[in-house]
Amino acid sequence: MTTLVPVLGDQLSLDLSSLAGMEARDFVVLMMEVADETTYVRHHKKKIAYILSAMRHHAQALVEAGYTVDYVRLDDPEASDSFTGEIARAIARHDPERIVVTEPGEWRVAAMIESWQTLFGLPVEIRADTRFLCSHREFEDWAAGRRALTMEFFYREMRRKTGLLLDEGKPAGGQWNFDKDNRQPADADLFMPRPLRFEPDAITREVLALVAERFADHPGSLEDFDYAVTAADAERQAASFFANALPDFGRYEDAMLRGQPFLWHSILSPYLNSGLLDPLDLCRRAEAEYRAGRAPINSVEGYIRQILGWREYVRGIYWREGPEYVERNFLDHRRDLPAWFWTGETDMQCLREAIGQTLATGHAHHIQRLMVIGNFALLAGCDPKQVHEWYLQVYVDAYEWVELPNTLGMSQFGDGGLLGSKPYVASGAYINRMSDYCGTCAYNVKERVGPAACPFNALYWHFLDRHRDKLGDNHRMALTYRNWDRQDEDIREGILAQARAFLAGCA
Ligand code: FAD
Ligand code: DLZ
Ligand code: SF4
Repeated sequence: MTTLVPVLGDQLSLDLSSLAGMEARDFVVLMMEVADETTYVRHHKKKIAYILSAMRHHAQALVEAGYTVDYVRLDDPEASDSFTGEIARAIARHDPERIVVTEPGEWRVAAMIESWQTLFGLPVEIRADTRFLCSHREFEDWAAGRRALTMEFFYREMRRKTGLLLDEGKPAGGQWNFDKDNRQPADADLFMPRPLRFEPDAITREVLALVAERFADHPGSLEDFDYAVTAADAERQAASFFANALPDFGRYEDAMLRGQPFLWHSILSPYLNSGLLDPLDLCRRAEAEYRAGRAPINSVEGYIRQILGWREYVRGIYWREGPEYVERNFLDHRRDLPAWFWTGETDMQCLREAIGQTLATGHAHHIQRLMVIGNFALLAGCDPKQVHEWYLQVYVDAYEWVELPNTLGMSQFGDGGLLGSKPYVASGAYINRMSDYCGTCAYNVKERVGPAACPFNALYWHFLDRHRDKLGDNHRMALTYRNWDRQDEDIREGILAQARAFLAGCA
């Protein structure tokens, strides 16, 4: 009699809680490539390839560490297509006395796991995922009784809890947050850091062939697949980021440049989210760069805030808000996503760049996701659930716990402002300030009306005008509404007509 320990595709860590406290010989690790996980949304081809290859490499690492691994491949002729089906088959093979599993990252999978005890008549122990720094209970306690769940205050608690960037209980550098130093545009130059490229090995090449054949109708390209698929290679990318990009990470965090998908970002989110890297370790190493004088406080604090603050915070929101969160649509947006979200073929250079890059690589950085793609979808009134599903499909780092609050909450204001006190909307001027996109665009960013006018400009005012009932008494938007009201009526009507005409042709 043994214990069955299912390890899911985003649980690729050797120190996973389900593996702790038992002798390796006392259990069988079960890893399952299953059709339902690859198709519950039409994931980007590179996302499937990354996860399957990282899973196969992790199975090897587990075996090398002394574990017994039962690995079910997607092309197994007996495969059952679902986690629950594979557990049933594994029970028949191993006759376990119990199942121990680390909690999953999604309500959908949590419901499956909760059904196993009754379904199979075996005890199922679901352990907390200790790779996160804030437990569900701690988040609940922090959130209880607060009127607003402000990320900044959560983040300060997490700084106190971990001791990161604290000098005798006070924030290092004299402030908790250095964001005001972090909003500079960038120029491309020859010395920009480049993420490392990892050539596919035999395992990855086999997975790439499988994905090319089986998921030909999924979005995205498999060309130039160069993600790390082992903890050792993910670690190489982390070391390269700390050495080459972290010092300027803060300053250029919001910048966007044509043909430069990665800039000074770490490109580590796929590895963090699937378990190849550890969040606290990365934060501590970032702090060490500051303490050693190799990276300035604005960069290091900004980087740590993303992981210790935002990443933990959105996870807390996801589990706190429950499975119905995905249905929220505060602004009652119903428009279908335009077809060019699947091709990138639009005359709007900023969207062409951000979506094109997303389909090519499976990655876009935060401001492209928030202030270009998300901003457009929100201004145009796209259905937030469709927007959420698009983001879940196309990004290699996307799992529902992190993607949904960022997309439906932060970016689409679908929850009415849980994550931010006002919608993240901007006209073309913001994109022009932070990027070099507008210079080569078919549209003119300075114009609000006329055939060449940047669509973001009229859409921005149309959005504010049509949602006055819900946003009009938001004090953070009062100045913007006053500016709108100051315009002559015929100017306002011209802008609204421009937006209506654009939306009528936007499909
Ligand atoms: P860096 O810029 O180097 O940031 C460092 C790390 O901070 C990241 O690796 C990531 O782990 C963490 N981080 C930064 N911002 C956030 C955030 N808002 N929420 C959670 N973690 C954060 N991130 C995901 O990991 N998965 C997603 O599915 C995802 N969907 C998003 C959808 C939208 C609409 C938006 C606006 C943001 C989304 N993000 C998501 C957050 C962010 O865009 C990515 O984490 C980041 O672009 C990953 O690239 P990087 O590793 O180079 O990040
Ligand atoms: C996203 C994904 C994909 C594409 N395929 C698999 C798979 O075949 N097997 C697996 O264990 N996990 C996969 N995943 C990740 C799961 O969807 C993820 O573990 C759940 O979303 C829970 O967070
Ligand atoms: Fe985007 Fe408008 Fe600039 Fe074109 S002009 S790149 S549409 S912001």
